[in-house]
Amino acid sequence: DNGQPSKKKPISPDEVAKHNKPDDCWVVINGYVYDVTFFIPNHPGGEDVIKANAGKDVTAMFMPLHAKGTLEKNIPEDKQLGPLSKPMPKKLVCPPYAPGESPYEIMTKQKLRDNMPPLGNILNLYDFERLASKILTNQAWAYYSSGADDEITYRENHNAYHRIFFKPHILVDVEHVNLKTTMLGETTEVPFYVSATALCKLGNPEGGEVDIAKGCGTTKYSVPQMISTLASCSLDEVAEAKVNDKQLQWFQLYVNSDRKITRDLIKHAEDLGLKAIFVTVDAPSLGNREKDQKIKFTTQSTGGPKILQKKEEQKKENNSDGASKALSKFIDPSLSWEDIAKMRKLTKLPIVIKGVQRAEDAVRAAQMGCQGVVLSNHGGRQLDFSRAPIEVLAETMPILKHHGLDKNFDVFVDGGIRRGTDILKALCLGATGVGLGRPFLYANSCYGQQGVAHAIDIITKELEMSMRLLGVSKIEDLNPGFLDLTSLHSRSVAVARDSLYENAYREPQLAKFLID
Ligand code: 173
Repeated sequence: DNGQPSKKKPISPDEVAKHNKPDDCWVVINGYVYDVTFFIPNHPGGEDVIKANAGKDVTAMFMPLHAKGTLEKNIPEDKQLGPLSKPMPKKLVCPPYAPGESPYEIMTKQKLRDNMPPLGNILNLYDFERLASKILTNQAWAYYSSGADDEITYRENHNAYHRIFFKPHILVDVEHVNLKTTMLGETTEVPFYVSATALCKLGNPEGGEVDIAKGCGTTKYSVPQMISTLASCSLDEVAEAKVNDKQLQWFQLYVNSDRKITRDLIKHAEDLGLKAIFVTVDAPSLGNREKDQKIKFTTQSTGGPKILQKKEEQKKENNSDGASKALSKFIDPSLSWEDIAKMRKLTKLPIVIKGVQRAEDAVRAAQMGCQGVVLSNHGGRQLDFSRAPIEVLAETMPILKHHGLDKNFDVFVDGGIRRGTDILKALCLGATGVGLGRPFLYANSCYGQQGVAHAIDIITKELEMSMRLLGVSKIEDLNPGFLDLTSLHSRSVAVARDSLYENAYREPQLAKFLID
């Protein structure tokens, strides 16, 4: 029961199957029948996917991509036709959307899922990543893991941390190490947070972002969670899933071309008790992620290799956008500093600009009354050859200080952080806190809430131990004096091979052609 009005008469599978044309299109979702004919031209994910599945049960395909309440919001009462009287015949039930997946792969992945290693065997964040690469659907893996173009920035984000070494103090009392700090005026128990990522249900179809919220609240220290505008659970669900009062949640905002929608979203985030708005400014259009695009070309969701399709069908499909491209159409590419100034007047919540890549822009955000910036290149998913955030951080802090803007202004970094030592380096350089995105996506995809909690435990313990070995017992004592930064800006300097990171990485592949 989805809470739809139950007074309507049950509808038979035979009746549903008759409405299988683009101009007369019914679908079944969670045992309820909807007439979606009118909605086809407005579907953010494109028309084709609905047309291709007219007259079918599309539950498995629909659920991972749509937040709760989507149907009620978009389908008027008179188009919510009634409950399905009995299950649809098998051939009219869509399998989960799994493009590029052979039956063999589906079977192998299921086997692995049924035999997951105990969580205790997962020693570091790379272990989650490697496991995720084996069990995620090809679509989810490609979407989560991909970076822009040649993925140079994706890798540089992490590699830049290799060019910084520590200068520890010795014989300091480090019996008790405290990770407590302040972010955007609120006390937090750790100096890191779960960064926003869209579509968590692609990897964890049942739990999605809700499992992240639960994981963040059930560890020794609560961890702040940034929730994406494109979360696959509703904001209400994720906010409700909080486990304790200390747990902070923030809202990541994509500004909509329709500003009323954006105003309403901000208001809604305020009402739900979220504590900050992070406005993403590095995605006026979505980056070129070829792993993600390639998935569409290998096979079709309905099965069968591409080569067997008719020419016209191939052409049509090549023109259609991938799920994330389609979902991003609402993002306003005309967004400018003036909009930020207006937004500053619109809400009392702290506003943080996410996606800053040079010191001048951090200065401008501070002068405009924003509470902080995230030095970020969107995990290497937007402009390839953007610099690593840790390098931008080293440049930015002295300039903010020079302008007297380094106090009461929070500088976060994200991208490439996999170890406690990575966090420590960013904190020494003056970051207020750091965000991790993919590692938590992978942990959540493999083990749900428990995976998220385990990832938090791993990174917390690594950070505590590294601080102890650096000879520091509290965050506020960290400073650039602990670092040897000689090589930071030398991008071609030889560093020791980082085999865990490199082995978890999946290289982009050239297209395969018939002659190969
Ligand atoms: O990085 C992303 O994939 C992202 O931010 C996004 C943006 C729009 C739609 C889907 C994902």
